[in-house]
Order: sequence, then C-alpha cells, then structure tokens
Amino acid sequence: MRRRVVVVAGIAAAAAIAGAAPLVGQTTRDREAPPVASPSAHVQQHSPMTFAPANPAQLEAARKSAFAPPAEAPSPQFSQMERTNSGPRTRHYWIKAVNVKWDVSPNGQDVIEGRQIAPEQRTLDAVVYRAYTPGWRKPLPNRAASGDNDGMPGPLIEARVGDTVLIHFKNEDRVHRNPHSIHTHAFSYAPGSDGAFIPQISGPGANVPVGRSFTYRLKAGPRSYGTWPYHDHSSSMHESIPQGLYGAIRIYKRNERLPDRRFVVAFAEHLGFNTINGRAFIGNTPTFTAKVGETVEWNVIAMGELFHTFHAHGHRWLGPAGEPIDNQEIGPGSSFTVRWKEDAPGTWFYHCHVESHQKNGMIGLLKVSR
Ligand SMILES: [Cu+2]
Repeated sequence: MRRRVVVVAGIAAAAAIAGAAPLVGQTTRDREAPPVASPSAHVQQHSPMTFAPANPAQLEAARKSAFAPPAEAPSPQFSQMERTNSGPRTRHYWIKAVNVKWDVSPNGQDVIEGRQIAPEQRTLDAVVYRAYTPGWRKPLPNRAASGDNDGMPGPLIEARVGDTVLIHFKNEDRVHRNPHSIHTHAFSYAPGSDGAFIPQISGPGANVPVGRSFTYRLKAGPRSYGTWPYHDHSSSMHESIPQGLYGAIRIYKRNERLPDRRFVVAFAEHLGFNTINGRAFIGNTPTFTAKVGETVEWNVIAMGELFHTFHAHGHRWLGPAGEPIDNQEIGPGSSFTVRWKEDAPGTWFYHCHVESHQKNGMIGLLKVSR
C-alpha cells in the first residue's frame, strides 16, 4: 500500500517537472500521433454507435459461412503482371472515379461479439477508383484471377523498376460532383503528374472536373520498389478519401520474383467503423487463403486519421534488420511489404492490434490449407 502511494506521487512529480514537455520515454512518433497517445479521446471518437443484439439464426449462419474451411483448393491469383522480368515496358491503366453504394458490413453481423449492424449504419455513398479496359470501355472483372476491382481499395497498380506507367483517369463522380485526381506515392514524375492541388500552381491533373480526363505519366525509378498508396489529392480530398478514393501500388525490383499469393490490406475508417479494404468485421473483411509451401506476400497501406498495427497470428516475418516481427505499426499514408514462406496450416486471425479498432471491425481471417 505504502509503495503504491510513493509510485503515484513519483508520476505526479515527474509530470509537474515535465510541464508541457513530452514525458521521458515518449518517442517522436508518440508526440506526432495524438490518436495513439490519447486512447480515451480516441475511443470516444470512434465508438459512438450502439448495436442491436444479433438475431441468433442470422448470427449462426454468418459464423458458419465465415469460419468454414476453404471450399476448394485455392489457386494462385495473378493478373497482368508477368512473373519474371522481361525488360522495361510501358504499362497503361485506365481508371475511373465512379459512384457506388458501399456496404461496409454486407453480412450485417459482428460474428465475434454477436452484434447486428443495421443497413443505415453501414451504407455509404462512396466514390471509388475502378479499372477499365482501354478507352474506359468496360470495367475489368472483379475476381481473384484479374485482380480485386470492387472499389476499396482501388485497383492494384503494378510495375517493375524501369517501367513507364500511364494512368488514364476519368472523373465520373455524378453523385458528389467533386473534382478528383490520382496522386501516387513511389513514382518519379514531372510536377504536372503529381495530382496534388496547389492553388495557382498545379495544372489540370490536380483537379479533374466531372466528365473530364487526365493522363498521369509516371516512371518507376530505382527508389520506387515496394508497396505504396495512391489517393485523391484534389481540392476535395478530405471529403473524397473517406468516401473511398484510395488504392495500393506494388512496384517490384527489376529481377524480383513474384510471390505465389499477394494480399492487399488497406486500413482506413468509414462511417465510424475501422475498416480493412472498406469492410468491417469477419466475413466482410477479406478472407485470404494460402497453401503450405507457398510464398505469401502482404501489401499493407493505411489511410485516414489513425495509426494502426498489422498483426498476423501463427506467423512471423523479418524486419529491416532481419529481426522476427509479428506486429508492425503503420500510420496514414504509410505502407510496407510482408513476406513469408507459408508453414502454418489452420484458420488464423489477422487484425489491427489497437483493441478498439479490432473490436470496431478491423479484423479478418487467413485460412491456410495443406
Ligand atoms: Cu488500428
């Protein structure tokens, strides 16, 4: 009892001495990241919703579907990207900003806590990036073999170091009627292809009006390899990113081998939920599958207001210094690549380890078969 009093007094004294200065032991990142440093404000901001208790039959059905073993042996999922280096090339992406009614939680359930998410709590008037055939003639299919093209995140933009990438962008946001753009991290480009609105300076690619188009001319340089985000950086970006305008880029080194599996994970917030690829709660967030022996790669990005961590159960990967990691921090606009050789059969969680985020939807499944 006496010892406890001394400790409390010690903290109070330290705080008094420190005044407005950061507490001893606080890192630079802590000082720059109030959402992480003040968890109580953070929880108040992001848990304002109340939910109906689940309907037992619906909950049971959602659990059965989410936690079932993979129906068939999954096949590797690659699209336009060639598996080995075949020399620098020019790649064209035809992308539109389009409107969709986006359901953050299509099965309407939080299958872990047994809560029901009402349609009006989870439906968003979204504007998303969608990939099209040349000339924006028709949308590319949304399936594993051709790439995820449902909206959040936008289509994965892939290239190798040395490639030229032309993104032909058209703004078809007929609902919000905002100007939009595509600002890419990673690439080298002239200022006109930056896609960021700078009053009196930026050109037509920074604020593409509804019905108009612009082609961004990008180069994958020696410092472009890795996983990166792209997003709207027009004058409407603070409205449009929460409405869905962001995606991921993966640039491979010239002779880098592609993995057998590639999983894109985009952390963000929508309608007060903490989302993975625009969805909240298991069965809505992606359920990824892999087989023992395959090389599995995760392309992780974060958008929005919050700091997150990427945590995967039953697995570890190597950090920059070669040290094992199973939980890695990520802030808005940041990104990283995780790779491992799959050796752990079973059904595993992957999630953000900020517990309020995890509870608020930021969790998914990885199913590994032999
Ligand atoms: Cu988080």
